[in-house]
Amino acid sequence: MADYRKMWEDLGMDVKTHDMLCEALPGAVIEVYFSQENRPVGMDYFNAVVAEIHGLRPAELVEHKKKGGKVVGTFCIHVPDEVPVAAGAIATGLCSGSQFWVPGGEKKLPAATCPLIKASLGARFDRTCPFFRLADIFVGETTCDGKKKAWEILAEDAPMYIMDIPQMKRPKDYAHWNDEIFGYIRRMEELTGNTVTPEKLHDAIVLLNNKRKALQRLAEFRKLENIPISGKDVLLITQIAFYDDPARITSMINKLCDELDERAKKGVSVFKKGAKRILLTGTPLSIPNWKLHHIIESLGGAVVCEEMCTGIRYYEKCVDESGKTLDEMVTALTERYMGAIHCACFTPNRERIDDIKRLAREYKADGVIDVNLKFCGIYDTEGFFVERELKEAGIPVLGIETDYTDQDAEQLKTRIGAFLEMLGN
Ligand code: BJ8
Repeated sequence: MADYRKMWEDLGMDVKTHDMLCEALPGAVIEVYFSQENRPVGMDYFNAVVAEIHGLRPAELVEHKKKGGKVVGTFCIHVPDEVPVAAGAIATGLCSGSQFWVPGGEKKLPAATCPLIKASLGARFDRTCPFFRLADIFVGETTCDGKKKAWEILAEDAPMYIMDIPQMKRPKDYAHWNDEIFGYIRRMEELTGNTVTPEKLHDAIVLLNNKRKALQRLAEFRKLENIPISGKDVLLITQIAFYDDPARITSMINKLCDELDERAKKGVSVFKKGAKRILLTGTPLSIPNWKLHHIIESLGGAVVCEEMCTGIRYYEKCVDESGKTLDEMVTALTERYMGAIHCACFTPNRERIDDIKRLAREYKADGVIDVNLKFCGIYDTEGFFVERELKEAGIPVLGIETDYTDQDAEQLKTRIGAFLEMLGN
């Protein structure tokens, strides 16, 4: 592995503390989580990218910045990456999924805050994540109360731009989000000194749609009876898609899919015959949070779909590419980034329940696990409808709440094991 210490020091990171993180992550974790039998060869690229998560991609961002380029850090899939990309910046997802950063976040936030928010602040304030040092601006959103207040604290240490996402989906809310996207364009033009032209925005839409299409192609394999790739691997790929170079990851996913085509023709499966098919729904599983997939698949289940932001919500819908003017393209972005994402921050949020039921059918799920990150009030509360409707539809459902620690691993194994057994695993 290359030595990135000099780069980390130049970025103002706390390298000593970071060394402790490296000891535990990601090498050791990769071995435990991803040493699977019969793994597609195409996973080698993703292993390499995640094994050097704090080196390979950050080094590219450093080079981009040396040439005068800007890096934009985002936390939510409602924020359109097309805008910074069209302005010549690099957009990178920053959702933190490691317990390592949580104590740092707790120095600034109430303990009763969801781990995703605590880890985000901890990663910045503890100076142990290169991505959180490299971003020239952080783009937050008003999706939930915890995030809204966390951005105010983050703004004391870093430049922030906040997008005001409506909480309902009425015509006036669409108009508002449309304005917000125009505001984001202006802010990105100011940051980069580049104008977002219709041509550049169109190219950015096509670039990111291509990434979505590759992820959609990958997801199709999970509908097969013989599934040629594990849920853990698909989750890893989706997580990497948030920060890797979009054109490169698109081609690597397509290359992997070519290999999976061959496997599918031969009926190769990475799961034992009769493995129960599980759909996950709920709060995001940010990198390196592989806990649930690992438990489910180690117990003999197969995760076939994630109705999550680190899943289908990230790539299932493309942006309409037919717009010619900036106005038309921003309308298309509004429809995709507000209309087509059914986060629990919206009320009502009927579409999410319909999606879960549709996806359970499409991916032939035997059961659904509704996952909530501890202290996420909106998903926890929405779980009432999710679980009631699934039961009414005759789809077995298990609701669980968890965090980034391993303290509940044994309890989760027991509950998930019993659920799989009940499904007839
Ligand atoms: S579109 S799910 S990425 S807001 S888990 S921080 S909601 S308290 S992450 Fe999310 Fe965007 Fe919605 Fe997706 Fe708040 Fe809940 Fe924490 Fe959450």
